[in-house]
Amino acid sequence: MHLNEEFTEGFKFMPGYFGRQEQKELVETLRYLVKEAPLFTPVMPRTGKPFSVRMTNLGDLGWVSDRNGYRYQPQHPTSGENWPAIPKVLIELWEQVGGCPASPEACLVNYYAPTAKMGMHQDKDEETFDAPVVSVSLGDTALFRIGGVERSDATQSLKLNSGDVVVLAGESRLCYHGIDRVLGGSSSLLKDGGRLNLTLRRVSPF
Ligand code: MD6
Ligand code: FE
Repeated sequence: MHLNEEFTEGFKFMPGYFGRQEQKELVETLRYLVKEAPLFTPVMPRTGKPFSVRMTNLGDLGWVSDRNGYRYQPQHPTSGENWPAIPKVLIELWEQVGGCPASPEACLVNYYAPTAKMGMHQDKDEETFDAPVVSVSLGDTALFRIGGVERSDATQSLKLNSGDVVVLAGESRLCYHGIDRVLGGSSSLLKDGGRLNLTLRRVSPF
């Protein structure tokens, strides 16, 4: 389906924002950073059910989920080390597409094996919604679903390919969204397959 351009104010879909060479360089950078801050498997609050994605973070703050809830914290949950810095290329992306005077504080890195998915959710653990959330997709194509600010609102689907950027800002900032599935084998970017999604966020009011 083609996403309605009048979908919701503040939603931006920028297919092919990063070219193949930039994607490769970003993956190399991420491989190095993920050695410093290894991917971990978060679990759902209360139930402890594991997520199907594995995650890590970059920046002053990182988003984590465990039995106690969802929150942002400065340290990796297993190593206790601070998260590595957000690479310059992602800070520049934020400046180019985010339209926000304040810098991003967190970059959540989600790794999807070809069987992983992400339920419909709102990104609302931040202390401010005045800043956008900016996402980058790398590797296998994903089927992304986005609705409105109410869970019951109608939804539309679009394919996120490697190099694509999505911005949720303005009225779209709190729209429900999720990943229905990953199309395994659709990209050769990641040598072991699967998909990386990076989401840049501002947590603190500015
Ligand atoms: C994903 N994306 O693409 C999941 N959140 O794997 C998100 O949850 C997301 O793409 C906020 C803004 C943009 C996004
Ligand atoms: Fe999200």
